[in-house]
Amino acid sequence: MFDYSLYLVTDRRLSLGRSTVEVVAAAVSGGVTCVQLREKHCSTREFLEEARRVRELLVGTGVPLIINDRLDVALAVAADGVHLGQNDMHISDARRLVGERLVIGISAESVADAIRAEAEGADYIGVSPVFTTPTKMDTAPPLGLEGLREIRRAVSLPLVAIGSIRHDNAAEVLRAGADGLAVVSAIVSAPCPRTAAAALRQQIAFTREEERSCTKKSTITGS
Ligand code: TZP
Ligand code: MG
Repeated sequence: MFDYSLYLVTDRRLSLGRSTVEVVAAAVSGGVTCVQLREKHCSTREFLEEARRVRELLVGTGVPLIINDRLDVALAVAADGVHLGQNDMHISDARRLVGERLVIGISAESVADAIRAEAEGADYIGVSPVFTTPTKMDTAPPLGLEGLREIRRAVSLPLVAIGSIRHDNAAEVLRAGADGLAVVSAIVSAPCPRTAAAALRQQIAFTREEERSCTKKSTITGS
């Protein structure tokens, strides 16, 4: 299973003129554990070329590459996974085409979506969006922390939360049940994507440690 702790989703339009490869390289050196290449405005050929560049960059790092929307692109560049939304290829079709060769992530916009994705064999769920975000205008209404908690109670797959997640709300999102934080602007639009990724990783480690010590304490005191 991949480490979804800090899941970077790219956006070339928000990268302040830097190339996606440059941003991904910096983010990986700062500690992102997973990269999703998300291209909404380029040709298939450009998408493939970009995906190959990112694939090359990630070889040997242990950081998996996940392709947004396009199973064909994921297969062509031997990516590790594909991420599908509620209007993309149906998971059963995707699974028939790739079997277990690729990880399949599904965006869930409701508890029902999450339950269905788990039943249909998704590998992880993107909880989308937790908070409103200017990065993606056509989202479902935000689920909030309560919606995330409800999804946590309903499914056991890894949950990756997305939507305006940054350093100052990372802890509460993790405490609400996310296994990973998916971020676009908090890293790609940061003056230094490496520092931004490192700060998020630190916050994740700190929150997990805090949760572990609280669980230990309550086991000892029985509270
Ligand atoms: N899917 C749901 S919200 C979102 C996507 C791709 C964008 C999240 O961007 P940001 O900048 O991290 O709020
Ligand atoms: Mg999609």
